[in-house]
Amino acid sequence: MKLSTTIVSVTLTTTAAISLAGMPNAHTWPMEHIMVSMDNNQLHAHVNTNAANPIEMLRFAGETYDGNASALDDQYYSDQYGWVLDGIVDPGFGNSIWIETTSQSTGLSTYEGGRRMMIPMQTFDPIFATAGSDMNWQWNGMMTHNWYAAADLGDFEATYRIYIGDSNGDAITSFGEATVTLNFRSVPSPSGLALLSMGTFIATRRKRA
Ligand SMILES: [Cu+2]
Repeated sequence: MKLSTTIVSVTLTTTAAISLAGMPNAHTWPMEHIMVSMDNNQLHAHVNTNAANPIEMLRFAGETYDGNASALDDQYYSDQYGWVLDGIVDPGFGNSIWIETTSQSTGLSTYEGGRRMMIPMQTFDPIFATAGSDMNWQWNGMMTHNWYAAADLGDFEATYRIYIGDSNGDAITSFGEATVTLNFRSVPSPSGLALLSMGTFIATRRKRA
């Protein structure tokens, strides 16, 4: 009984620590990096997920978020995917890496994120054609975890073209492009109360083990 009580209190503490007031939840999920590399002016992109192993998006009923982050209110969402450079990528002076959505499921929205430890500094601006925004997005090459969201349960995917472009986003054709597809599944999420009882359940199992 003592062990059980201890584990439940640890679960509660962890749950409290992952939420910043007024900000979406992020640290409950491990990072899933989309690795972008370049060799001989050819870009490559790799991710470990696929349609059978998608990133899950969760909804936290009753939560509301501050400022632009309110776009995630009442939506299933995740910031698990992060764009990360793998090795040295030199786009040339004045150029940068651009990422452009070439196809995506209806109902999938994206909002600009950043480093996971700095959520209050993120813009949450709509990107990748969300809310009439541009199809392409200029990536500064720093690890960036954008926010993906959907209003409904289901499977979603988004395919991107990754290219080197000038400051206007026009492609520099001497560089080879890469493509990558990201897969998502919105799933029913536990409420705070359900999280607590899940902790209790785990504790009970451990106690019996
Ligand atoms: Cu990351």
